[in-house]
Amino acid sequence: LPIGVFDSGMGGLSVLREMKKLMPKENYIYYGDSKNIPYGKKTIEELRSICIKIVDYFMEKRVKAVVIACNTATSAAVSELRSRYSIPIIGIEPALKPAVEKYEGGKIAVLATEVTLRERKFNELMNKYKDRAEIIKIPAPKLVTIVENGIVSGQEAEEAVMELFEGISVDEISSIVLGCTHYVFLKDIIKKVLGENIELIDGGFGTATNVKNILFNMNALNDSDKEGNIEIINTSDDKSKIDLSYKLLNI
Ligand code: DGN
Repeated sequence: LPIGVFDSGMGGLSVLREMKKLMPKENYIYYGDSKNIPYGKKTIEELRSICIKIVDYFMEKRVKAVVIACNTATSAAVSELRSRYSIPIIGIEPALKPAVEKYEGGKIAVLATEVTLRERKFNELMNKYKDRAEIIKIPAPKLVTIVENGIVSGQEAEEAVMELFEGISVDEISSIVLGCTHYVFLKDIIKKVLGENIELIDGGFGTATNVKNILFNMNALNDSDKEGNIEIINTSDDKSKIDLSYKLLNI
């Protein structure tokens, strides 16, 4: 059976990429909901009903697990989805823990959508670590739009990153948590603009590891000797989104 993976658009492909590396034999269905982007500006109720529709779709496809490859949708809907469905629902959240553990006492910037930074899930996480590091929240909706349009290099992307850090003393920042799956595609640009010394931390690998452990414990990992396949669907009318998705997956 396949694994269902979804996001508001292209971002979750950065998580799927990690999963594919870690579990190459699995079959995946990737659901990019570009029609409804940005999730970062929707209400919790809207997000929950969008997520339910997507997981219903996956249930029809008989997936063995669902990965919410979107920090925003996870913070809005993971508990609701878990109580509604009996298959494992695995989410992603900003990787603050590894950042604080590595840079104890340092200054850590968390980039994410407005919803993620505002919701209880993240604020509880932040409270847990607030005495161990200085944590600053930076909402970055523009970076989502850029990646969604396939812009992962060049001047427009550089300027968008520069704008975000205007008025912030970047020299004091020890690491940046990429708390939105879209931002992972801008890693090179962020380093180019802010300097090679800042470490960028994201939750993609951690989530992939989590999925693998859960499937292993259920005895549900695919043991065929062939490589699995990836089916990508996208809700946008713009057909170029599919090509763009395969391109981003292979970056
Ligand atoms: N990729 C999503 C996330 O990780 O939060 C959000 C993108 C969006 O829809 N704003």
